[in-house]
Amino acid sequence: MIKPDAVEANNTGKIIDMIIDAGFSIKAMKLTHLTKGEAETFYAVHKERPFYGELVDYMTSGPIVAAILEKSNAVEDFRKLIGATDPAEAAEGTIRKQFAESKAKNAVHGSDSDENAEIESNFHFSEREIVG
Ligand code: IDP
Ligand code: MG
Repeated sequence: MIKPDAVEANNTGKIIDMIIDAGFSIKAMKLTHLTKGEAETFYAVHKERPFYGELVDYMTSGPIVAAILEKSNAVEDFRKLIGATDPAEAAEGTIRKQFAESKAKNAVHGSDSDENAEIESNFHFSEREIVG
C-alpha cells in the first residue's frame, strides 16, 4: 500500500517508479479509501499495541493505493526497498527514507511474509482484478 500521507503529498507516481525500477511487476492496483472496519481488520495483528488506534485513524485519514507486486524474493526485496519502519533508521535510497514523515506516517506498507502477502492481496482484490 501507498499510505495516506504519501498519496496526499502527491508522491504516488514517484513511489510507483521506484517500485518498477527495482524490478517489481504490478499484478493489480487501485486507489481506495479504507473504512474504519477495513483498517481494523487489516491491522488486527497489532490490536494490542499502544499505537493501534492512531494507526487505524491514520490509515483511514485519506485515500491509499493498494497493489499486488510480483518478483522473485518479493517480500524480502520489497522490505529492503521500503526501508525500516522509522524513516530515521531507514537506509539511504529507500522509499521511507525519501518519503516517510515519521514512524507512524511512513508512506508505504509491505507484507512481511509470503503467507501474509496472500492474505493481504485477497483482502484488497478479488481474483478477477488480478492480471495474469
Ligand atoms: P512495518 O510497516 O515496517 O511492517 P509494523 O511494526 O508492522 O511496521 O507496524 C505497522 C505500522 O504501524 C507501521 O508501518 C506504522 O505505520 C505504524 N507504527 C509502527 N510502530 C509505531 C509507533 O511506535 N508509533 C506509531 N505508529 C507505529
Ligand atoms: Mg508489519
